[in-house]
Amino acid sequence: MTQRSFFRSLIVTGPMLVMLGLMLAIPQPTAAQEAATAPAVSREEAKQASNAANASAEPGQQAEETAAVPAEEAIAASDAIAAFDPALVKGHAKPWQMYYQPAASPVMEHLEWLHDYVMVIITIITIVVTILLAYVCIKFRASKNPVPHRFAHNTTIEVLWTVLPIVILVAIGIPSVRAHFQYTNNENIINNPDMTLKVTGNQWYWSYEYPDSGIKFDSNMVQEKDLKEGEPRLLMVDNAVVVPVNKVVRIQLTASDVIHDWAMPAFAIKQDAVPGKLSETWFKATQEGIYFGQCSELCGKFHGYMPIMVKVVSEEDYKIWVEGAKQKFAANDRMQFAALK
Ligand SMILES: [Cu+2]
Repeated sequence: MTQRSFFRSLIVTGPMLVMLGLMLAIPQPTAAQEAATAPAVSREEAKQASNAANASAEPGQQAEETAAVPAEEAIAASDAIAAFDPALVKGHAKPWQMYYQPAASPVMEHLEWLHDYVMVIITIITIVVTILLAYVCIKFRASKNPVPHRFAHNTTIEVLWTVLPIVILVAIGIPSVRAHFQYTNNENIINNPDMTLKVTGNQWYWSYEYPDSGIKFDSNMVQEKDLKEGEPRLLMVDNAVVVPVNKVVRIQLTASDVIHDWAMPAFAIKQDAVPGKLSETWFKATQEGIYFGQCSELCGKFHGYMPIMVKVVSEEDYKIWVEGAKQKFAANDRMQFAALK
């Protein structure tokens, strides 16, 4: 390589390296930081709390509690919290939508950032290649350039087309791998959740269990003829999942018949529910509101009719919901929970 061609390649790669440095320096939301702000409840604490809750559910005490807050009142309060309100809908696809649904979890925020970042790189590459092609087609066309050059090597170009793709791949690879390990293998988060939600896919509805609170229910799509004003077609369900805002929710997923997939775009969740296998994932919803998702694994003829509705509420509202839901869904298999204790 001559000295001149070396400096020429440095002129091009230098700014690219500076750009790479700047891009990597942009602060990104990290799951670990987000999780650190939320008070994590260890497994032991959760177990103690659950035992205390079970102890308070002795027949005598339960009668007292029921007297303090009549069951109908608790159920009505809980239903009001889980109720659908068009004004609260945040995670919902719109006609002609071109971008993601607004992010409502740290994972989705990071993925949106990653998407935008890669989009900038793709756009620059596309523009540069297009300009280069146009330049070559016009400048070296046969009428203007009847006798082509016959050289076979050019050190500058060869250095460039080796170094530039490496720089670009590293620039994309580092944040991609970082995202992957932060969100899919983050043991600290998945082992210290604030609550657990067990999701079971069935042909063709979802079953949900809150093992910490002893709540269990099925969630079916509301048929079109039964929809009320403002309720979204093919997405509305009879029993929504309710979770508290800014809490780490560990999801344990399985299926009872065929493979389903629990997908919530606003939380960046898309996890297969496989019969005979317990898959784990997690999310932390950062904004209160109503979010919709759908089964995303072709699971039979009503695959398109098993939507997911998650309502994210404040912690106080969540506690009220839990109390009412316990009563409401109690008949749902009290025996099974008793057997598990
Ligand atoms: Cu399904």
